[in-house]
Amino acid sequence: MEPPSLVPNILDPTAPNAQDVCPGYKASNLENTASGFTADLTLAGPACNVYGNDIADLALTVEYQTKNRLSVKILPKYIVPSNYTEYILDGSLTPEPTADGSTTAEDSDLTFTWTNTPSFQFKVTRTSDGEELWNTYGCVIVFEDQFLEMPTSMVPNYNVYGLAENIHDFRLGNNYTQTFWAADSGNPIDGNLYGTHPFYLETRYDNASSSSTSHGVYARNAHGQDWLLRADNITYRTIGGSFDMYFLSGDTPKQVIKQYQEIVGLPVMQMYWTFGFHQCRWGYQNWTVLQDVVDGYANAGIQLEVIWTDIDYMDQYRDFTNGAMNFPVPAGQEFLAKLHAAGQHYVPIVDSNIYAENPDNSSDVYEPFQRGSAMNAFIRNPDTEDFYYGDNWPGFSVWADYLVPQGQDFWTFELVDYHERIPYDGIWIDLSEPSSFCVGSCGDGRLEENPVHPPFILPGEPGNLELVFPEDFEITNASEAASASSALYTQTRVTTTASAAASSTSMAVFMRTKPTPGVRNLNFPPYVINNLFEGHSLLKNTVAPNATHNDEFNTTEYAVHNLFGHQIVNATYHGLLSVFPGRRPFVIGRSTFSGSGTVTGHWGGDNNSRWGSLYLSIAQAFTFSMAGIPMFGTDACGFSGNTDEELCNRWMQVNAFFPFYRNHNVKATIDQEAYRWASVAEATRTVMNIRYALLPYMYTLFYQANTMGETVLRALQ
Ligand code: MIG
Repeated sequence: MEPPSLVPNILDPTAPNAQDVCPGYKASNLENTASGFTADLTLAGPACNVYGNDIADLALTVEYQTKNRLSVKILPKYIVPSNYTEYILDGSLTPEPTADGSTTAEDSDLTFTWTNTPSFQFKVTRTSDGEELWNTYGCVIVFEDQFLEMPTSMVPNYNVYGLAENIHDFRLGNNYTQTFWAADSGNPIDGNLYGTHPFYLETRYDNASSSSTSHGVYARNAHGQDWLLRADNITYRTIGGSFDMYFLSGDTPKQVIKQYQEIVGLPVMQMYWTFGFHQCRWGYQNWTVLQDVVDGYANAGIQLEVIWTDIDYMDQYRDFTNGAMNFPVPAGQEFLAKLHAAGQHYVPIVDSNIYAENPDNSSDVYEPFQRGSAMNAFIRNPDTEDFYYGDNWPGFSVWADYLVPQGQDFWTFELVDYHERIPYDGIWIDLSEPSSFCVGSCGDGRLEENPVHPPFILPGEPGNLELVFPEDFEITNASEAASASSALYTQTRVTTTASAAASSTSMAVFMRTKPTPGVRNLNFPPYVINNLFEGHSLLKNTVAPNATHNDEFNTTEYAVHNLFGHQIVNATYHGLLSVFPGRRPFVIGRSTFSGSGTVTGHWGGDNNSRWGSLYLSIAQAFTFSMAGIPMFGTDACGFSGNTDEELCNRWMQVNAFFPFYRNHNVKATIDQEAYRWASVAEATRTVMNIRYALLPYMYTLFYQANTMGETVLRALQ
């Protein structure tokens, strides 16, 4: 089931260059404000409509917000409720920094310079030393309803760090494209993956004086984006939203990071026990196996603080349930009573999708779906007026709508209710990109064809899908044939829609849709970001961009796709405040956005049991530390594929110095608990002694991060 294959714009040789064809803007009607000025920006020539419809009238606001922070906003002049979320990232979703009320251009450490010749262009410089931090001179600004572009020139061999999430060297280099479109994509080198943090730190080194200066740029925007880092420039492109830029003067890395974290929100403080060692794996079959692992650690003299379960514990992979055969609630309660009595803790996975009952099968009862449906708490399909149905582990599924209060209410209820059965200590949020295994809304009207397994077999799984499921898994609704034909039907439908669109509006070969006056094409925008999946479509492996929320603006996933993971960890954090009043919530989430560190930690996702993954995990940890999510660790010993003794040994050692220390493994690979090899057990005991001795220090660093903005794991300066 594939959407049409697209060519990412950066790889499309026929794609027009907006810089060559777009007219830019002219500034007029300048008015000084208490902390800067405003102006109108008017299209300086005929519209180019290169990858959308040009917005003729824009409003510029330049604000010296603090001594170290300059804000440059360019928005459409006319914003109405029906286009509000196309352009505005509301402050309720991620903080919108404001002026301190006292800084003026005269006492700012940043200077804004501009010209109208030949069109509106600007520079931001650091006042104290004249360094140019951002410079659009020589370029036009492009602002369309599905495409925005702003280039800046850069110094030769510039050093830029950040733009999380990426699997890349810490220094991003001068020939790199960072795409932001949250994707359930394993650990792709240089491809987009789970998180969106459009913030970078640039450092300029002066070898002669052995000194350096650093500054930061934060482009507050949640839409799909490409950041093109090239030899002497960076081009920032998004497929929606506005230019909402913050320039941070630094001028040390530490100050830049602090200035960034102050605006997106300071890292959440963690409970002390969460800094202990965590063991997880996909494939723990039952409570007895879990107890064996807990005992295995005790017998090896390795301190285990937290034991986790993956989706194996659920009844048919449905959130907030326990498989009656392998993970029955009464036995779980006994297990947890013993675990808690020993001072240890338990964290279960919770997937981001909610199983959707089969409406034609009255015995297919799933109460969370019923409760959420009754509250109208799920994202909708605009084509059917029903919920948006996708597919994930349990089969057809829906997603809670956290843009409306009932989304939070639904989630809080389920977290509280489940805790009454299974007294967990924290929550692991997975698949929050959000991940969906089918293309488009695939359940509507065909719930009897419910697929009961994602359309792939994992390495090591038996070829027969029925054998993949836990013993008590009831294949609810359908045969393999039915789900295969469902897949085929979906494919036909999406392809037909797309090629109809293509034949009327696009250049056939590259499947690039052309802008239609007054209309935005949400599922197939004319500008194709470099989404890493085969075919590159925005529809791949996620909820479709035209899926619609229940809020007053009918916000589409197109606008908030990159925020789903942030919203679910935020909802989980607040839900846990109800579960454990007065206690710091422990949440580890997969997809994150700027500011997610205020509520969650993060693990590096599906890495490989390879030395390369271990190596790149260090850069990933640094970028998350900068991004305000210091509670970060990777799957120690590696996730995909079999680890080996030496790799596991070294990984247990390296991750011992990451704030979040968890060993996790994919299903159907060899066991990799630290006690499985004598040498790994020995190395782990030794390094853990060092880690535990350092915990008071790490806790203090967290306190500092939490109160002032700071990194915990940090690069040597
Ligand atoms: O489709 O829950 O990143 O840690 O073990 C895979 C099973 C879903 C992805 C997570 C991984 C987890 C796995 N999950």
